[in-house]
Amino acid sequence: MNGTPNFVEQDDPEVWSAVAAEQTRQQDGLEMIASENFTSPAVMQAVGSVLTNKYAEGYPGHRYYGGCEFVDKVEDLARDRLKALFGAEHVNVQPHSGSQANSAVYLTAIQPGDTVLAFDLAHGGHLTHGMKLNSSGIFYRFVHYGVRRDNQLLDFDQIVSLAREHKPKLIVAGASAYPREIPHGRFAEIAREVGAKLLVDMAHYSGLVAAGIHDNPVPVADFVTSTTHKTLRGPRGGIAMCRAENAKALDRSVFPGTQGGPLMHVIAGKAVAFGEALKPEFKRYAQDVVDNARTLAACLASGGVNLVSGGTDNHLMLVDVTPLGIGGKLAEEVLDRCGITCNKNMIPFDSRKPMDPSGIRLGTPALTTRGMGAAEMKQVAAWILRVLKAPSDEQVIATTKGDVAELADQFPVPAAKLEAGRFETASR
Ligand code: DSN
Repeated sequence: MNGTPNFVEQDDPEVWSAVAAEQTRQQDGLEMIASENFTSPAVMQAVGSVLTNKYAEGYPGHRYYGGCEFVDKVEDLARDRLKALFGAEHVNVQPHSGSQANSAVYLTAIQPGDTVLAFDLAHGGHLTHGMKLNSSGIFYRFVHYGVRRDNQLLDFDQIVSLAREHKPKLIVAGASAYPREIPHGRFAEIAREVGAKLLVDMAHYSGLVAAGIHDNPVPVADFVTSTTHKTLRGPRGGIAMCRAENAKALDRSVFPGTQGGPLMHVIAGKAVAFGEALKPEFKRYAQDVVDNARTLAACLASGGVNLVSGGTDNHLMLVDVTPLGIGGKLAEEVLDRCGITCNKNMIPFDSRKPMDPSGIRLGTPALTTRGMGAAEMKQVAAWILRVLKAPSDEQVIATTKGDVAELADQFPVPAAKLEAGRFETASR
């Protein structure tokens, strides 16, 4: 914190050297992993606060420990702000992650062995939507829908027919690698028709919903979960929301159902982030994220790669790099060497293997937080194409690494403000 020495550096140089190196990596590179972002200095300070010292099992006003009057205040602020952000009747801000939030909803809404209909991981879904090694896939019977082969959009004919055939108790909408807006209303209609409950996992795009750019699932879904650290730009964590009638059951499923003591320091960070997301500036930020993604996608598409579904409506795109004669593994590695961080990703109906798939996933939330806009997106797209077209050309890699560092230098990451404060104070 400003005005205080760096105790990690002072007391544990071994740990600090890794933290400092990561800080440099974040500043010097271009973070294009679609699920990552940079929190504000205020969120980081809240997460680094004394609240990490407090046990608070239970909920505000009903705790199993004394001394909870101040953490109660923090959790109430987080809950009230989250309700205001999405218009939810009931919210739970304690899930340690999006996965924990989903586990709690499963515990609330269904019984072991029940059938659930969810998006296929290989088409853009998530581990906790029934992957066979995940507890969701172990405890429940998942049936998966996918996208259409012709346009790579969600296949609603298949979704309706699987729902009618399998009569799931729960339908899950939401994705980790789907570049288009998800029509929650259509899922709600299908769920109603077959008597299923609806969970919308909006982990990736909750920031776009908070800003009013994507459709809000809260009015039509029984349960809505999210992470807090992606487009929502808060600390690493999860949230779950539901109608008032399910409030008690959901709270019981989070604690004591799936978790013990809440991470009160992270809940403080969530409260700060929700406060930030309620401000008009956040709407501008989220719109810039989407505009930047569109610009980046258009430039890449005109340069010889294929985009899954032809483009994007949100913060991410799936890029099939095989037209350039390479796979996703090499693409990720060579971009990483230039300081552009992304992840290899399966594309729908991929004929290649998960560890070396056909695609990469690129996102704009983190670059947008740094203040980059259309001009920078065009530049970054040109660099990505230049490198992917010459992945073994050391000269191209070295030049691009230099270009990336120069651009990154012009757009400081928010954490730089904390460091600047520390050094200024130390030198006085
Ligand atoms: N692992 C996250 C992602 O990168 O999309 C989802 O939880």
